[in-house]
Amino acid sequence: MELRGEADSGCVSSVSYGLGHGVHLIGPKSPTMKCLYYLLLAVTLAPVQTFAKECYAYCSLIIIRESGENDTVLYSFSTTTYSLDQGDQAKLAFLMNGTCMSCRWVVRRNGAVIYDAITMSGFEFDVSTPGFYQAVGYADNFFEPGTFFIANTQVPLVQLEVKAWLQGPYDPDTGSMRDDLRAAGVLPYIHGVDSSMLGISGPHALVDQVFVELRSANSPQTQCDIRPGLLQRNGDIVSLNGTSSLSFGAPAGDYYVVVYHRNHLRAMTATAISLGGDPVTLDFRDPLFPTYGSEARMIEGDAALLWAGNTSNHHSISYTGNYNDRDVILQVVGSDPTHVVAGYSYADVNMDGIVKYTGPDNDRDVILLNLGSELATGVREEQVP
Ligand SMILES: [Ca+2]
Ligand SMILES: [Ca+2]
Repeated sequence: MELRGEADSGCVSSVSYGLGHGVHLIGPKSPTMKCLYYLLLAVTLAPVQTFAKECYAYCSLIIIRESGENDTVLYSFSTTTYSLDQGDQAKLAFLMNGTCMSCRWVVRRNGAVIYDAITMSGFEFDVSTPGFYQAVGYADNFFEPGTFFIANTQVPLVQLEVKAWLQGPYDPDTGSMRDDLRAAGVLPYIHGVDSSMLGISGPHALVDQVFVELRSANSPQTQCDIRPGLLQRNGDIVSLNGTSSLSFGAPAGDYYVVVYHRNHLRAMTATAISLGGDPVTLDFRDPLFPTYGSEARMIEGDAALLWAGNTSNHHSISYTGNYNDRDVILQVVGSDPTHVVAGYSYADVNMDGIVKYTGPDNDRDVILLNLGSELATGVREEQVP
């Protein structure tokens, strides 16, 4: 299967992307969704309809193999990555049962909404085009998004070594990041990653999965390629084999570079960087390393950290209002705010493997801290176009 490249979107050249070996679906999460009630706002003068039905909706990723051996992946915390072979397709399936009346589903690719509809029955949606995907179900409130990633498999031509700190697990006393998720055994399975890597401790221990994007020099909002990477305690981002630099399927040229983590704000280089076959090192940990926008990172001493607290996976950190990051924590802990939940979650702001709303080491305070003097009503916007 051939997909046309990014010629009209500002990337360096017109290329064809083959969906072949090495295409990855990284679909970490999207727990079973429970629709309690949903308010359907009609566009005309019709009154608001209220559905208050106990029902269940599921989000699945289906990989349709050309070989005939299809995979169905119910989103779960234990599955993060799937590979497509030549000719394979990927689909998101939305399944509803029980007494569901309706749910609203929104699918984004590279941040742009490509599907937004209210459905009363299940449907399938093609997601074979390379890019970041996010699928969110809405009922009486939004749910934790399911995200996954499809790369192109053009021959890699650009090499990059990227280093970054995440505020959540960063420990200023040691000058490195904690690897609590690895130590607790809750990191999701990542296809292509040897399980022995999870046994590595010390500075090269695995903190979490991240992504690195190349953006067009002419149009920095245009994504040219994305690659998954593994973030180590010392800030190194390495490829899924654990050692080498990241390889991108883009021709040599100038690119903006974005580093991305699921519940931190992304950061981008201030300018387009000349990249090619010899690895270029970009150190986002360094406060003097220039980034796009203002206050793109939190500066703590001699360390620059990606801002923590983006539990809702929208492009800002907020404590109140639509898509705020506090509600996601409350959703995970449930009706009792003193309840704690262990595991791998967007809501785990400090990445210690526990979702906690109150008390010592809770995940809420970091959100407030990062809003600074504006406190609860402030919004910290991501500095990536
Ligand atoms: Ca957010
Ligand atoms: Ca936590």
